[in-house]
This record gives sequence, structure tokens and C-alpha cells, in this order.
Amino acid sequence: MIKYNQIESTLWKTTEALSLSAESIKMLFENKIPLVRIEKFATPQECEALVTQANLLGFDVYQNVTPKIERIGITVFEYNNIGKEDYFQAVERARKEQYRITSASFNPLERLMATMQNQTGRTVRIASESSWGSYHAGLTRKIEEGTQLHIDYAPTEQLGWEVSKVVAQLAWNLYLQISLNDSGKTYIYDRQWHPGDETYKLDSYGYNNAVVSGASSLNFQPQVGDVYIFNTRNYHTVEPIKGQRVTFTSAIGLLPNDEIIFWS
Ligand SMILES: O=C(O)CCC(=O)C(=O)O
Ligand SMILES: [Fe+2]
Repeated sequence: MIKYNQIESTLWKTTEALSLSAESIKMLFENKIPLVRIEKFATPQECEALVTQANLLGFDVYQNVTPKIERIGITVFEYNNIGKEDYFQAVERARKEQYRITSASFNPLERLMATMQNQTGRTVRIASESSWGSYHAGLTRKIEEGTQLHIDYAPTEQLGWEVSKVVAQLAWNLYLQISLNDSGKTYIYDRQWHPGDETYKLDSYGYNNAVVSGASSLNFQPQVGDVYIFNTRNYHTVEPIKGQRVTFTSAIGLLPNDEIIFWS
């Protein structure tokens, strides 16, 4: 029986990134490993074409988030305050915007979902709700000033949304444009969120560093074209970069019936 609610630190059996397989994804959901990496998921040309289109379309900034994070696409995180109805009304427009970016190159979301389906043999689909329809999945995102220490975990953050039924949550990021100068690394801690942690919460999403004191961590410097997948119930942070840092990303959740869902 898989235990998703273990909260002890030092659960990881390795500090290496593993390649994508049914087994590595299972271990990532269980927080037994820190990272899955798909090398050369996309070519430099494919990534560059996505960035060119995204820049033509223009990025919006995340609401209520400091330091600044820019994105194209909509997030349940931001619509928590605005309302679920508005989120589902915005889905179609977000999908059209995404098509304008991906039609000039390729659709990273479709490629990743197909890869996951092939590797895991599980049902892989976009999250949906019977009364509202499909969620949006896939952001083009710029994190250049870094993030606060945070988690992304629908069972605590998206109460009242169907995605809150997931029993484990990951994020995948395809790195589209990265200035390689030893900055902009992603740090992941071997410490998962649990309810008592809310006393460490600082604002809309950041947590005090004390919450990870004593926990082991790892960091990685992404390369253009690579996908990294990690468990976002684990505290994580992105350091500021000197230059550009653009990704294509979404959340991945595991439902109790073993289906894998994607949303943003
Ligand atoms: O950009 C990254 O490396 C990770 C960003 C992040 O916090 C996430 O994908 O949940
Ligand atoms: Fe995150």
C-alpha cells in the first residue's frame, strides 16, 4: 500500500534525477525520489520558436505574487480569490492563446501527456469537472526574479475544486530559454507540506525558511530542452537568474482511481 501522507524528512532513496518510467513516476508520487528528468525532450529550435511566439503574444503577471512571476495562461491558484466560475469562463481564451504559441512549433503538453501515457500505461487526461468542463493546462512562464519558498498542493490550496481530490501532485517544467551563468537554479527540499505548517505561511504563497530547517535538499541547473518533474508537495524555491528563464509548465495529479490529470 502506498503511503502518500508520510511526513518524515529524508524519505528520498537517492539524490540523482531518474529518467521517466512507470516506476520513477510512481516513486516521485510517493516522494521516494526527488526528480525525474527527460533529457532533450525538445530541440533548441522548437524551444526558441515557442519563446518567440510567447514574446509576440506578451506575458501577464501573477496576481498577489512577489517577486514578480510572468505567465501566459490561467491558474487555479489565482482564481481561488476571483471565483471558480470565472476560471472556467477563461479556459477557452487561454486555450486559444496557447494554440497561437504552440502552433508555430509544437505542443509540449500533448507531447508530455503522450509520453506519460506510453510509459505508465495509466489513463492520462486534462482535469475536468462535470458541471464546468475542462480545466486549462499549460502555462508559458517567466521566473526571473526567483520565487519564495513554497509548495503547490491542491488538497490544501484548491478546496472546493475537483483537483483537490488528488492524492499526490507533481509539476513538470520544460526549460525553453535559460541564461546559463550559474544562477536561476531550482531547489527542492526533502520535506513535504503538512497541516501544522500554516503557521510558517508568510503571504499568498510563501513560507518562512524555518519550515525546512534540517531537511536535506537538492538543486538543479536546467538546460534548454530538458523536462524536470518533481513533487510539489515538497517545499521548493527558484533562485533569481541573471538573464532569461522561460518554461512551459503544468501541474500533474494522481487521483485515487490511479488516473493522472493535468491542469494549471
Ligand atoms: O521553474 C521552476 O524550475 C520550478 C517552478 C515551480 O515552482 C513549479 O513548477 O512548481
Ligand atoms: Fe512551485
